[in-house]
Amino acid sequence: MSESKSGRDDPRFRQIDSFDQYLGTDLARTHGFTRSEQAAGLDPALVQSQHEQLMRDGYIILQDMVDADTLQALRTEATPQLEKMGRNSFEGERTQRIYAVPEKLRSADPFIEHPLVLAHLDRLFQPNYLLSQAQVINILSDSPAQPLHIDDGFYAWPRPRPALSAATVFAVDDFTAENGATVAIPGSHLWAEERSPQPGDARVTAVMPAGSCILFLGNLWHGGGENFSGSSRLAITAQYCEPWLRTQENYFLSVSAETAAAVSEDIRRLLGYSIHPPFMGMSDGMHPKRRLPGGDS
Ligand SMILES: O=C(O)CCC(=O)C(=O)O
Repeated sequence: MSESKSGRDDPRFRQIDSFDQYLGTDLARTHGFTRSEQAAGLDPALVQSQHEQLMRDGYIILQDMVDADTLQALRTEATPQLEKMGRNSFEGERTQRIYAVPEKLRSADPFIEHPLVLAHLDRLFQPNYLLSQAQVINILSDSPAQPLHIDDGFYAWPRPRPALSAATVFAVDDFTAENGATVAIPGSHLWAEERSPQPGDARVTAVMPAGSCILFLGNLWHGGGENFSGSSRLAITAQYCEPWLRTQENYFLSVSAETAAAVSEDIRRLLGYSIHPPFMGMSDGMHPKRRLPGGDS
């Protein structure tokens, strides 16, 4: 009877001899690790120098990240879905947000899986890092500044500590000092738990042309700026976290299995269809990709 057989009789049986090996081994048999090939193709010296700046200041501004057609595609798809105003002063009383972005906006993919962003995330986090949330943010004129905050403060690990998440904010409109460009406090990613922003702290305003992005660490103090320009400020933001943390948006509910099966491998992995070794993220003992339509469960 098959019950009496040993697992060792299966040629794919894996022998684990130490706890370190258990922690570090990708035990998935049907679907192994995937990594962004596009990110791997970038100039390592350029990425390294930007990485050093990111670790020093807590943020970097990257220009010419996406072209005009990519910006227009996002604007066209997002605009009809920009309806409600924020429900609290953090979301912004005169700020519109779109959640569940990977389900609702295919035009957001080039921002979420931008190769240079992934190349930086590859340096910051363990493989199989996750998309914690993504939003389109439209700050309307006469919107007060968003309260300064850090993005990874809800993880119960006191600062100073390494960043547990990182974020991009892409300018879809030009970001100006008047229309609500993101504001950040350089170096504040190194602050201890007790320290919070004071009026005298030097701040930087991410004034940048459309198509640029500010990439910052999850422990950097920042926020959307005040908009007193007479026009709105459209942006798309994505936050990413270590693969062993809970994400802010529950993408297994927000993104249908059909969509998860259809997106790129990079987006699918970011949505949680991956395994953090040895088997975090499994479903019914299997790689989660096997549960998707067309998967070989
Ligand atoms: O809109 C921005 O510039 C920043 C938004 C932000 O930090 C947030 O909503 O958490």
